Amino acid sequence: MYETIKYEVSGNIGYLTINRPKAMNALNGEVLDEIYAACTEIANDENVKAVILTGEGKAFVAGADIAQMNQLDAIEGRALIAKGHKVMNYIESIEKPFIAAVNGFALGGGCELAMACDIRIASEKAKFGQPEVNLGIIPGFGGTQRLPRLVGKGMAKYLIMTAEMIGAEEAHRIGLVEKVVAPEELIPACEKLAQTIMSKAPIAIGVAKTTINNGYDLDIRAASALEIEAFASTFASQDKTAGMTAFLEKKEAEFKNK
Ligand code: CO8
Repeated sequence: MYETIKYEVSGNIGYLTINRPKAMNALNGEVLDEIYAACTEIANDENVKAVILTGEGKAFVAGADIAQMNQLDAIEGRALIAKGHKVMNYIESIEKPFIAAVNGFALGGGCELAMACDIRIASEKAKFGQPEVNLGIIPGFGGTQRLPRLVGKGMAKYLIMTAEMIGAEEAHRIGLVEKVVAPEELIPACEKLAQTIMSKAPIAIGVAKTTINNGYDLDIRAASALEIEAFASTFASQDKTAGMTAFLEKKEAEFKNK
């Protein structure tokens, strides 16, 4: 049983909710361990085909736990950073779509957690920011790297150097989130998105995710080589035959994740 998160599976969707609402769902070592453990369940459970990651209460995640960080020396801080990176990288490596349902504050490590997910849907109430420089530190769960890759170097520097908090519409405008919806529509919109993705060939979805993630930082030739091998792996799947045959027979494809 988890103490700081909730994890349940319903209708092939894994619902992972950070659950420390009194501390605005701040990430301490225990929360990171539990997210990692839930991700291991997600990776190993064939029943889970998509994940919706959200926060309990008025925050998505308001960052790393400042009370905990304040107690740490440089070596302990480095260990916590490494743990955060391990979690973010794990989310990116799991061949299933992770949808961040950003319900409220996504600050510091919270913005970084959302960025490690594949697609971000924001409530109109969501707020984003990298306020670390207010605390005498810099983003440490991937923000200096994932934010520029999503919004460009200039905007990433603007957000990190000013610590400005931006609303959902601005986050959408700069490409930090893919869609903004009314608060009551947030989970239904994420579920609808998950259903759409889950109706496609699961192997293709997983391979598309990891090919994009693994190729993004390579030069175009190496990335193209990666795509050739990844493409070939989908061509070898039974679902490739199922999808193409169904199209030619003007039927709905039934994918078997094989
Ligand atoms: N850590 C610990 N506690 C927090 C955090 C946090 N990040 N955010 C909020 N809380 C706590 C508050 O201390 C408060 O506790 P209490 O009720 O006991 O006083 C409770 O949550 C409610 O918060 P507020 O009263 O402040 O609520 P408001 O609605 O007034 O404000 C905000 C909400 C705007 C979210 C505000 O709480 C805030 O600014 N929080 C801090 C945001 C922040 O600076 N985040 C970045 C943290 S640094 C980081 O994420 C770096 C990642 C790399 C980690 C490196 C590890 C070594």
